Amino acid sequence: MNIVEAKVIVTCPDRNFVTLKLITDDGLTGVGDATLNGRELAVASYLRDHVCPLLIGRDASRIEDTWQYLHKGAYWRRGPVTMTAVAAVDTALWDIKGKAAGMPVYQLIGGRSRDAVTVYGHANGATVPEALEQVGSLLDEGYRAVRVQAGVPGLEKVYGVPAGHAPYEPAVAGDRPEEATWSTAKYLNFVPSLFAAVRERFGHDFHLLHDAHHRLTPIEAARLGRAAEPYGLFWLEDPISEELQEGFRLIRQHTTTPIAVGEVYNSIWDCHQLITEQLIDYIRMDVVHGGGITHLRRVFDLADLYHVRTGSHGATDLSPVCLAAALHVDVAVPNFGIQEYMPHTETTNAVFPHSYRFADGLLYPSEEPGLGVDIDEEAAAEYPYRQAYLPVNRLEDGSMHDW
Ligand code: EZ4
Ligand code: CO
Repeated sequence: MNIVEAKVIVTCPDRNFVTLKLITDDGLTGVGDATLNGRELAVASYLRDHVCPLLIGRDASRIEDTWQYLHKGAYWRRGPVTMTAVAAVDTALWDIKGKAAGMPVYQLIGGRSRDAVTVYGHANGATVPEALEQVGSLLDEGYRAVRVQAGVPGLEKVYGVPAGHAPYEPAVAGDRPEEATWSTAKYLNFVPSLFAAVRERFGHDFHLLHDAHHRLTPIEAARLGRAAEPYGLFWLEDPISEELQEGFRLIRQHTTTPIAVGEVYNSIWDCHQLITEQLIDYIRMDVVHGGGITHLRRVFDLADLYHVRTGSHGATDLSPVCLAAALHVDVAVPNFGIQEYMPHTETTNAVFPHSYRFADGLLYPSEEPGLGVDIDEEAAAEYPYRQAYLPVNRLEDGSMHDW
């Protein structure tokens, strides 16, 4: 079962995606998501120019060895571009192995630990009443967990809040990133009142989540965590920038609000201290940016030893190929917590035919052999790449800040 062809497919069905497709000499195909939002072509080049040529002639069944070959064998390890490329290869190889075995991938990694995957949806409003309306519609649709974000009075553009009523999509087409202005003081004075309004209107019988998106210092995060305690958040996500693992200790010393971190991590070395010192409650690494199914399972197994549960990133820049793969992991690991879910657009879904499904606040992985997702290459070719960037953030005095 040798790899005979490796294709890198870049397409923009409403947003950019990079997909790796591997083909074996016995005619099996496997797909892997290789999308890195705003830096897509760097991964496409890493794959095309440096990885794909090494794959031709390799035994597709040797998943672990291929992972190690691309990681240890590259000398230059880790980093989002590299790890996203390695993840795409790994994911495609698991897809092929599942097809060769005639089993869905979750069966190959231990079988089901649960019936289905609990997901959280996004409620985003420019104002508190608009956010409340969206929380209400998600609860009506059956969601058991909702992330709430709202515009902050006095700030023009805020992370998580779309302009108009379109679903939120932070990457904006153009040859320069959009700029936003941020004030931590304005945010901290406002956001507890958003949580209060949600609980007052809808009660406590569902999980409430919030993403602070890397903007606070540890002591500011501690203050927010404390202020949020009466509203029983399921988690406060990314309270501070993610590099300084010991920075989380200070937050921990002050609040019982659970902390979720890791959507920008790509290696176990980014989070081993957070996990082993029990400084977080949920690890947000995902298949595409966390080194594929092989590496993500290693991270999740470490997390399980320390009572840290999973809460994988699942925004729309993670393609249906990543979501399909995520569901196989989610349904199998013992320490699953929750899965983020932002439905893709119809155009995106048409390019990536899949058989996972949503019902009653739960996602069900595909029962087909492999991952149960593919890329329709003809459809993909109709949507050429469009340059787009994630925004940048400045303080009111013009200083650069984390977005
Ligand atoms: O900003 O996926 O929790 N979800 C998030 C996302 C990320 C984008 C970045 O590509 O924080 O909205
Ligand atoms: Co986030």
